[in-house]
Amino acid sequence: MFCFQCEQTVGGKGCTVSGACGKKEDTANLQDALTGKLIALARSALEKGASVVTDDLIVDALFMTITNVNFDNADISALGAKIADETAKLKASAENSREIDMNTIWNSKDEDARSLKSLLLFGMRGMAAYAHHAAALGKRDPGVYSFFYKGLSALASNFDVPTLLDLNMEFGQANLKCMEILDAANTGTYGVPVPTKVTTNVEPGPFIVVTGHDLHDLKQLLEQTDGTGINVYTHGEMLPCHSYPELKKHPQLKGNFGTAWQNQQKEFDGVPAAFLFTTNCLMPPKASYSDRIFTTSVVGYPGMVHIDEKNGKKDFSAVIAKAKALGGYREARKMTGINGGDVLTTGFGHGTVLSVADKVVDAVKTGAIKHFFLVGGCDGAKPGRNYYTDFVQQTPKDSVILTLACGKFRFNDLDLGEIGGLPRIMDMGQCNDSYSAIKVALALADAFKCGVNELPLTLVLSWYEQKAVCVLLTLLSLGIKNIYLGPTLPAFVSSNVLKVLVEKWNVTPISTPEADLKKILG
Ligand code: FS2
Ligand code: SF4
Repeated sequence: MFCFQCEQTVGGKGCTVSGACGKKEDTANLQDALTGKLIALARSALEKGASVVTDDLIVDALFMTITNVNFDNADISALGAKIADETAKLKASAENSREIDMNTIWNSKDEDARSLKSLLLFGMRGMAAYAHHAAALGKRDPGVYSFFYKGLSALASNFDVPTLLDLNMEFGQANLKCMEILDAANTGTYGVPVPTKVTTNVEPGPFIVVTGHDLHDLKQLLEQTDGTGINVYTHGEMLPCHSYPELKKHPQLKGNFGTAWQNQQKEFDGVPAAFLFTTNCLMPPKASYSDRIFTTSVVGYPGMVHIDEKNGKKDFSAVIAKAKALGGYREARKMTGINGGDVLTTGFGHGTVLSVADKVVDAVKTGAIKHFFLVGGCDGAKPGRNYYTDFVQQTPKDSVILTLACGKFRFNDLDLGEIGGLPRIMDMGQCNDSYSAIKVALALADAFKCGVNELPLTLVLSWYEQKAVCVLLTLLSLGIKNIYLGPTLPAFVSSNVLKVLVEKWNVTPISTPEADLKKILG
């Protein structure tokens, strides 16, 4: 096996014996075979014509191979067989229907082409997750799908480095569109997020914890638990769901359970509740709670119950029955975030922030707000991520911190006070809600009649898996410079590609909060 797509890859180089994520060698090899088949499908469809069927196969297969999504060989093989069937049906030329051996990319002597192809593939995996969520709510964009075909085909090409670099930038723009349609799908279906305080405490009685990123799954579960006496708690990236009017109106959506994904084996241990995984990040479950894990959609783990979709609907009665049987806690349980706080505030999407844009602009003009930081991205298990907590705590009182994705659990229970009636920490949502941050940055640049790079705004990002890759490529494609990136640099970025990232965009690896803050605030 060879896999180096995430931040916890062994030795910062690659997993070759088994994955640090728990992925076994045979699973990794099946995932590569799946990707090789997918390239054949993409090339065949480019020759013969794509369809909704090929679109969905591409999105599902890319999504399934994201870190911590699917560990089940049977699922991966079944999807591979469907893709091979569809490719055969297209009857494209022998060259285009040829399955690609991914080792030709991983073992390529051209380190820079390998790096840029990896960047593109991993970025597309991230975008596939967003396209999947948008499609679940009926939103599809032809440009997004056509990029998948083009990008996958490019993996089998001999394109030179400048061409591959351009393709990565074109991809960044496609992903911007994808995040835009997902934002429209989420806000159009569930309303514009409103600032909402969420408790970390758990009430007595049966409950279900929903994790992942899928709003449509949560909505269906809420409809099915209405009036049953079963409470529902979000976990990880589902926290922002509390701020959507059509989700928060269900009174059984009580609070948020636990912190970010890497703590699940500890936080789920022996808990008398059912856990529903709608997407990543799933870790190999411990015996003490493996009987209460449910997966859905492209998520899978051998031996866990999977909830399938039938005629566009999911029946969560098995999850509900499990929660009932386990019964929940007998008494209310006090729980807190990482720093001891028990209230998390979320719901500061572009709709809310831009509704008070005048206030924000005035605060900058009067000097009440001197700097904006976007401290966001994935969390992870490896050491070095305390940087983000320390960074936030050391930011000056006249600065605002926008945040998003699961990395925020390092500091989202801190009370850093307010500026001009706005909290200093504003949670914009999930990783895909980077779209909100981009909208706010563009609006501020407009208000101040300058470019985004001239704003008193610094992006301090943490990455772990492939959705962070697609968001980063979008930011670069927008010409956003001076991004601080950590906790370590991706193994798949070659030294020459890194040189380009530094020379062209001044991408800066994080150092210490003290030194970085000094540099940023000059
Ligand atoms: Fe966090 Fe995991 Fe959100 Fe990533 S819960 S690392 O999937 O996409 O971020
Ligand atoms: Fe290793 Fe990450 Fe790949 Fe898992 S997803 S095998 S940890 S590089």
